[in-house]
Amino acid sequence: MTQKSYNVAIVGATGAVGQKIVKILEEKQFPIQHLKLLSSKRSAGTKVNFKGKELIVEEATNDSFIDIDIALFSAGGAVSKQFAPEAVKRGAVVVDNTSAYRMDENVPLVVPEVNEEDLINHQGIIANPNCSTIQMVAALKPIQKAFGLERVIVSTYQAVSGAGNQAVEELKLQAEKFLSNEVINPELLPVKADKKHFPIAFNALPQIDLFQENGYTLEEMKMINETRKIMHAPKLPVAATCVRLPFFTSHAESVYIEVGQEGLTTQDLWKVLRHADGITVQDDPSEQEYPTPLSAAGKTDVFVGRVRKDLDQDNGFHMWVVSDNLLKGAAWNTVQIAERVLEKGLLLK
Ligand code: NAP
Ligand code: 3JM
Repeated sequence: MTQKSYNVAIVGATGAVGQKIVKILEEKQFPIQHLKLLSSKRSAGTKVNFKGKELIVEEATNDSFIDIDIALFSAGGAVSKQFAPEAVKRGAVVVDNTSAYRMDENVPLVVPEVNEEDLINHQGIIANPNCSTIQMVAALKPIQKAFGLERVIVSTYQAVSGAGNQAVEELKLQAEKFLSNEVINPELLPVKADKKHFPIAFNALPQIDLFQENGYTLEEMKMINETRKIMHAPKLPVAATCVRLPFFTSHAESVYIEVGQEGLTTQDLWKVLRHADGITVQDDPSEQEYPTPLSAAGKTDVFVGRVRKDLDQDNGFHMWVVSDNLLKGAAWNTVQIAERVLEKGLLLK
């Protein structure tokens, strides 16, 4: 019997995330009948190779979604607000990679290893969480399930590719200029929309996205609110500090947790993490074994190392969580959601 195949659209196909989605759909042999690549007017006409054929990128319009079964959006919140409802109206299930709908109570926010059961309630739009949230909850869920979870405090070390292709170019240019003693003119980071811009090359910027009235940045508030929603733990104490660093790929996170039981050991945590889907434990201090942004880049798993018990708090543990921000953090989680939608028969038509 031949497998059924589907019409898929990618909105933002020329972007850092969109390009990875195209690649991963091909690698994972997603059952595609027709793939439509959409962007703004700027990139319309760009040629992209998919399964040995040349596809031409088109400008996204409402009619782009006629006959589409699944539309994967990664073109910013404004584009999702404009086109996602139009795509649903035309019968497509939308998997949205932006923050536009994540906290909407009618929109499931899903990391398949954590809460795939939430997909069943979708009303057309399914949200993909923020990259930093995804890798953290993937590591926290098996621990929560086994021992309970009472507190989370995270500091992130995030790659520039999380801010898009232009941010990658800005780091390359600044690094070259810095090493040849030329003047650097920061134009994009930490946030294009904010008043000031600072060098990212050979620097660390404790601001990702805009500041909120409570003194946290929006990226930090995304991690806090999304974690509570995905883990069905609306009152879980979560604090986050998000920092941009000058490397291209993978986010790393130092995560402190307090679990729901006393007397546990590092070995107890290793055991549940080793059995968890999508997690690879790389943790052997005697061999200097731990994940790094470079070692995780290009891989779909979430890597966990440096697990150790807090020296003062009996139910406290520290760990180091690393994953490719454009794969599990974005493109792979999106495609995994689309796979589950097909498996569970959750298309709109
Ligand atoms: P990027 O490299 O700057 O790419 C942006 C993409 O959006 C390009 O394909 C661009 O097309 C397209 N686009 C811009 N305006 C558009 C419009 N009016 N209509 C249709 N397409 C339009 O950014 P990125 O890093 O790929 O991120 C894209 C979005 O994905 C982000 O804004 C964010 O919302 C989301 N994201 C989510 C995660 C996550 O954690 N899950 C991570 C990163 C990004 P052109 O080539 O024509 O400009
Ligand atoms: C990651 O709307 C925009 O301009 C995109 C901002 C953005 C987001 C977001 O809010 O969707 C850039 C990078 C994200 C994200 O995943 O939350």
